Amino acid sequence: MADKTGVLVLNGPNLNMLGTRDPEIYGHTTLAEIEATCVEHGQTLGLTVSCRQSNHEGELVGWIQEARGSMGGLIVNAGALTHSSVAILDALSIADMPIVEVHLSNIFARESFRHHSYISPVATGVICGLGAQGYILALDAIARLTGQKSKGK
Ligand code: CA2
Repeated sequence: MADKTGVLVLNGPNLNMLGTRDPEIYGHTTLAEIEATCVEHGQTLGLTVSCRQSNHEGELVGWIQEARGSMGGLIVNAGALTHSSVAILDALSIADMPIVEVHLSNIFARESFRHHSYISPVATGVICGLGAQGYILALDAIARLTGQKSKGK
């Protein structure tokens, strides 16, 4: 049974390295800090946020499959797999919930191979280039899409 208040925040390969290098591209915030902020912000929206990160495509696919039917929304930054993974596309395409694709960097201002996302066609919305704030905006969007945030706010 779907718990509309449950939101899975999924991060893919190398995002566990945030805050350790390339701050000019990805910022100084660590993944642990992003996840803690998501959990905290989720509470203010009436959402229960669970966070997972993996460097392995199959593990991410498994978690997307598990989220189907049990979560109300999904926020996904698939890292480099965004630009290569048909397996993640297929898993997301049968996920019956709002999906927000997030990228810390503006993928359209970078190398051309980052301009194409396999995920975007099945995402409800896409946020990129706003750093860690993108995850918070994605949570706000999911709260509205699932009716967790009261009207007018
Ligand atoms: O901008 C994003 O969020 C990306 O999804 C990040 C991916 C990249 O392949 C996508 O094109 C855009 C890479 C994540 C790697 O993160 C690192 C962070 C610190 C140090 C090394 C890698």
